[in-house]
Amino acid sequence: MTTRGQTQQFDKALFKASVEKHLVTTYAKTPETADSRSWYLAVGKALAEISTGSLLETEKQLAEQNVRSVNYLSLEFLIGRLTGNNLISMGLYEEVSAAVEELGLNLTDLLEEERDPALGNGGLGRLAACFMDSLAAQEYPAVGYGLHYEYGLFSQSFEGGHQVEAPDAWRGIEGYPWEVVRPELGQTVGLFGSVETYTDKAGTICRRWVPAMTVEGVAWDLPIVGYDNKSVYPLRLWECRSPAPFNLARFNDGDYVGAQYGQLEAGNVTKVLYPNDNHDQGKTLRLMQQYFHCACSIADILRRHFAAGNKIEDLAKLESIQLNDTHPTIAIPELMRILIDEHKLGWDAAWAISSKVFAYTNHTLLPEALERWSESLIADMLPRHMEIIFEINHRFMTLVEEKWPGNNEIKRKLSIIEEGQQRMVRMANLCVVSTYAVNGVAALHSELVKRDLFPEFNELFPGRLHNVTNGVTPRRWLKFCNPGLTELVNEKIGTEWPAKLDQLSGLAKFAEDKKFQKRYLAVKKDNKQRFADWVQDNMGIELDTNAIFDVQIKRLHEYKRQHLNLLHILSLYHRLLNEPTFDMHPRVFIFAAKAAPGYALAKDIIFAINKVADKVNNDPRLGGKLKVVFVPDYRVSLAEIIIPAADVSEQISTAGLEASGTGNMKLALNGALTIGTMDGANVEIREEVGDENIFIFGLLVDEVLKQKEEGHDPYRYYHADSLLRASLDLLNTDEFTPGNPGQLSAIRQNLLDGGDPYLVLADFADYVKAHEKIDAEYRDQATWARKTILNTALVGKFSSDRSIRDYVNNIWKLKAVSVK
Ligand code: GL9
Repeated sequence: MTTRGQTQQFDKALFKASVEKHLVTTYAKTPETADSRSWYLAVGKALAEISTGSLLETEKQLAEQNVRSVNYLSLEFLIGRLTGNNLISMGLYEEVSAAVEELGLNLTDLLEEERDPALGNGGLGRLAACFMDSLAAQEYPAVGYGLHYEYGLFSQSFEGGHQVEAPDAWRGIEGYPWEVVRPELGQTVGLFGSVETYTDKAGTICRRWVPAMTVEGVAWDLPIVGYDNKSVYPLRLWECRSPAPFNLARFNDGDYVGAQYGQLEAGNVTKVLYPNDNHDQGKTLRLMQQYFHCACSIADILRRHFAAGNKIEDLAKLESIQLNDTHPTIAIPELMRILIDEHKLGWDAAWAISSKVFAYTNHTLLPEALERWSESLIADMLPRHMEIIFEINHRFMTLVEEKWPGNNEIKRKLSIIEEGQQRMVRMANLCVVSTYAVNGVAALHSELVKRDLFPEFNELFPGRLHNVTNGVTPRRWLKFCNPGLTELVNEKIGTEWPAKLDQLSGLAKFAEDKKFQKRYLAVKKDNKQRFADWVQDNMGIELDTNAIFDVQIKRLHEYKRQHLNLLHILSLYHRLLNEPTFDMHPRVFIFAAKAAPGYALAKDIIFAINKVADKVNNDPRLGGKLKVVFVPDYRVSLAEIIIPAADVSEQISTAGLEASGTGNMKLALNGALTIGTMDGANVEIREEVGDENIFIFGLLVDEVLKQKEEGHDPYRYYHADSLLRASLDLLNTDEFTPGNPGQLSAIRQNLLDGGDPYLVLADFADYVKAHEKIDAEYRDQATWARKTILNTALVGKFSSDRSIRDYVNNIWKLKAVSVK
C-alpha cells in the first residue's frame, strides 16, 4: 500500500475515537445499539472529516496560486459508492480495515451498506465520474458542477418479468456521509418574466432581464480524492430549495417523473433525475433543471474568479468550461448575459471571452438524442437568453453568407434556429458556433461527427473539431473491483500501474507462461464464484463457474441490440433441442440493464429475456448447457461484481451508433474477450489487443449506411436463413409464456414488419459464427488464457488518465498543481 498521500497522518486511535464520536453524536447510536448501517455511516463521516479538511486546503492553495482550471459541467455524475474508492485514493484501505476490526467490525461488510449515489443514467454520467477521478489523480485543477437530485435513477425490480420502477432516495433518512453543505455558496436564480430597456448613467441604452420569480440554489460538495496525492477537488452539486412553479406538473402527466412530484407544490426543480438514455423528451421542467444548474455554476465560477482578485477580462485565461453534451448549453447565453448586462461589456468584448471559455463534448449521433428546445418555451422561461441566442445566430448567419453567398439551403441546415411549424433552438449547433473546441468520444465517432453531423462547421471553423477517446479510471475498475487480479499484477509488474496504466503491457511477456496462465485463470474463477454466490443469494439461481460467463451490461436500447443477443440465445435453444449433433460449451448469458420508463419496446425486450430465462434455467432437456440471468437494478456497485467475473463482453451495437462505450474498456481490462461490431471504441480496442484477441463481426459503418439507403429488407434474411427463422418464430409461440402465445411477438413484429431499423437480422448470421468461434477457443484453455491475459495487458490506453491528458494538452491547456 502506498505511503505517500494522506497515509502519513493516519492515527488509528484518533480515527477510532472519531468513528465512535460520530456514531453517538451524529447518528445517536451507542456501540451496543448500533447496527451495521450506523457503523458504516459513522466510518464514512469520520473519513469525510479528513477529506473535507483536504478539500478546503486544496481550495485555498489553488486560489492563492491563481492557476488555470477546468469546470466540468454535467447534469449527471454517476459516481457510485465513494467509501471504498476514497479509501484506496487516500491510501488508507488497510489501515481503516484494521481500525474497524478493532471495533469488532468487518470493512467489506460495512462497504456493502452504502447505497450507490445514482446521479446519472449510464455511460455519459459515469464518464464524468471517471474524469473527476483522473483530474484529481493527476492534480489538474478542476471543479465538477452537477445537480443534487433528491431521487437518482429509479431502482428497478421485476414483477412477472416486467420492469417496475421505484424512486431512488439515495441519501437515505440520515443523509449521505460524504457530502458537506456549503451555505455560504448559495445562489439565487431567476426564471420567467420579461426584458426591459433602460438608459444607464452614461446615457447608453441597455437591456436587462426582470425575472418574475426566483429560486434558491444550495451547494453540496462531495470530495473527489486524488489517488496517492493530497489534492481533493469538489464535485459541487446544486440543490434547489424552492418549489417548482405549480403548473409544471401538467407537462408531466402520468409519467414516471410526474409521479415523483406527487402533490403539485411538493416538487422542487432538483427533485428527480430524468431517466432517459440517448433520448430527448423536451419537458419544461428539464429545461428548468438545465438553467438552474448553469446559472448556479456560472455564478460560482465567477465568484471564485473575483475572489482570487482577477478581472473579468482575464476569465478565458483562467477558466475553461467543458459542456458534457448539450445539456448545459444554456450556460453560454447565461455567461453572455452576465458579461453584457451586468459587467457592461460590449457584444464583441463579451464574445471574445465567452467563445474562448466554453468547449463542448458530443456523445451521440442519434438524431432523437440531439436536444432541441422550442423557441417559445425558452422565450417564456428565459426571455433575455432567447434574445442573446438570436443575436448569436444572426451574427453566425452573416458568417455563413460570407462563406457561401446566397446559399439558403446551407443556412437552413446550419442555423441555430430550425424553421418550421414551431421554431426550435438546436443546442448542438449553438455549441459548435459558440465554443473553441468540440470533441467526439472515440476516433470513429469523431470522424463521423466531422463527416456526417457537422461537415460544414468543420469547413467554417477548421481545427475546432477534435477527438478525445474515452477512458475509465483504473482505480475503481481494476484496483478496487478486482483485488485478486490486482495482487497478481502487483507481483509481476509492481504497484505503479494504477497511476500509469500503460505499464500493464509488462504482463504481455507472461501471456504464454503456463504458471501465470493458471494463476490468472484461477483469479477469474474466484471472481466468477463471487458473482455466482451473489446470484445464488439474491436470485436463487445456481451457476456453474465452468461455464462461459457471457455479459451484456448497459442501458437497454434498440441500437445496443440486446435483442440480437436474445436471438442468438434462442438459436442455441433451438439447436440444443433439434440438432442431435450440436454441441456447445456451457454458457451463462448475463444481462443487466434499465429501460427508460417510457420506452415500450425496451421493456418488451427485458420481459422477453426474463421469460426465456425462466424457461431455459429450468428445462432439463438442455442439460444445464444454457442459463440466462437478468440481474435486476443494474448500477455501479453491481458492475463492480459482474465485470471481474466476465469471460465474454458483448459490444454489439449497429455500427456507427455507439459513440464510444466505456463498459467495453472495463471488461477488456478485467480480461473479458470482446465480441463486437466495428463501432465506437471497439475499433480502438481491436487496434490495441490485436485482431486475434477480439471477435469482430457485422456490417461496417458504410455498409450499414448503404444497406439503409438501398432499403433493408428483413424478410430477405428471414426466408434465407432457417436458423434465424426458427429463432424468430419462437417468439410467436407460447414456448416461454405457457398458455399466452403472442406475449413476445412485439419484438418479432418490430424486426420483420417494423423494418428492423437497427439491422439486427443483417448481422445475425455473422454474430452466430463469431459465437461459434468463441465456443471453440474457450475449450482450449491455454489459448483462452493467452488471449485474456493479453486483453488486460494491452488496454492501458483506455485509462481515463490518458483521456484527461488529451483534454489538458489539446483543449484545456492546464498545468498540474501539486498540493502540499
Ligand atoms: C453516451 C454514448 O452513448 C456512449 O457510447 C458513450 O460511451 C458515453 C460517454 O461518452 O456517452 N451518450 C449518451 O447519451 N449516453 C452514453 O452512454 N447515455 C447515457 O449515459 C445513458
